Amino acid sequence: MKTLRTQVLIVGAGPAGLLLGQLLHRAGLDTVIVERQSDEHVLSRIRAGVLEQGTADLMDEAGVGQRMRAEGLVHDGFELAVGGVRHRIDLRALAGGRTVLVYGQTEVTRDLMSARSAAGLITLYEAADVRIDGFDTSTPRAHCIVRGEPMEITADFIAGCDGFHGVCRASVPAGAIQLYEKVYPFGWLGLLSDTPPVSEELIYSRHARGFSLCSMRSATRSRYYLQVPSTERVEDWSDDRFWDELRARLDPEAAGSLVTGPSLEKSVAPLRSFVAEPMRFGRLFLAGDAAHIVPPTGAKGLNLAASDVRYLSQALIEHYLEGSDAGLDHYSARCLARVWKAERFSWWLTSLMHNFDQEPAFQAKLQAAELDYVLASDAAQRALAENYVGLPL
Ligand code: RFL
Ligand code: PHB
Repeated sequence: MKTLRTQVLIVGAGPAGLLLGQLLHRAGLDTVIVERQSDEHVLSRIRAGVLEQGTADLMDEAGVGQRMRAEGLVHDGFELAVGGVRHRIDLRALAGGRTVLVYGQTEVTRDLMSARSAAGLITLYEAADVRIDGFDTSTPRAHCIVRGEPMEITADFIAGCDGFHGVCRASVPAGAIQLYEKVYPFGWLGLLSDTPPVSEELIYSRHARGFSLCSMRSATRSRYYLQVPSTERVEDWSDDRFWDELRARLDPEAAGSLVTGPSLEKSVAPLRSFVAEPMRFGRLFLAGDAAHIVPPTGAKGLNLAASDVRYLSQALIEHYLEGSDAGLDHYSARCLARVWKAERFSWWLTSLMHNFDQEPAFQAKLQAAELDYVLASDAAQRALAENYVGLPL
């Protein structure tokens, strides 16, 4: 059996794990990352597209912000389309000059992977049967199999950055963890295409046929989503069917100017709200989707992963460089305070913009009243904008 020793063992090479590894490396700390998939597979997952300013700033602090600043698109606002009429939410004006950056999660991941390999740091891709134990002792460990060879990695700490279906949260005894979950009766069918975006800003549309979102990755690459029943199979959606359904849900101007083309990727994602408490178990710290999931409507998932990583990197750096465990002790409570606010916002925007056909008519009336209120009230729009650009850390 091959053995390795590191200060912080990171499970998962998604944005949370890679960003944590990079921030710790910049502070002189040693990390090993174990990742179940290959690097190409991680890069092929099309997910988030919107970075809060705090997330973009953290990429700068990690020394990997250069391409993001050159290629990312600053968005001053977005649109809500209701009943075929678009209403602009002016983020810059409503949220004290703050904006968001459109830069794909795949690009964030690519930039972090390049920095990690340029620094010669160890990432064990295609690690099979990852198991962790001993996190209630001073010598936590992981076992896995890499290219047929069994490995043992010992560490001072384990960072569980292995997403919703990962092994770290699942390794915690049931009595030590409390789970909160809400599953929505629908998912999002996403399509990526090399076509110019239908509009310069994102459009979130409420429509009797279901919610849709027009987003983008660049001036030549678009990302669109449709609300679909959670039982829907992507094989049942030809590109033509997708484009026809999207057009039917858009306002007349957007429908008229929509440019269609072959899909580069299509997938269905279920919508879920989920929080695990606490986020620390002895020497195991959960971060990102391993600890919490939000429905994508508020564009908060990746940004929450980044804010967890900010707190965790600071806490670990304090431990090693200043001999203080205060940050580690407060990690869970600090993260969860922010997580629950993002959970609330993501649930609220999801509830506002989607069709809930199975709900009683009373619910539909409340939703219509809330939409009316949001579209007419400066105060409501400020609250929306303040949450969308990201609450302060
Ligand atoms: P990830 O990205 O899931 O990475 C976890 C990594 O861990 C690996 N792994 C394991 N490794 C070793 N051993 C095991 N046993 C393992 N099990 C799993 C996995 O292979 C993977 O590489 O979690 P992380 O790093 O916490 O990052 C979270 C984000 O990916 C997620 O929150 C966002 O993508 C959510 N999200 C969005 N967030 C935003 O902030 N803005 C958005 O605009 C936005 N849009 C979205 C989204 C998520 C979506 N989907 C598909 C769920 C749009 C969609 C459609
Ligand atoms: C995306 O571009 O993938 C995206 C943008 C905004 C969201 C969710 C996803 O709210």
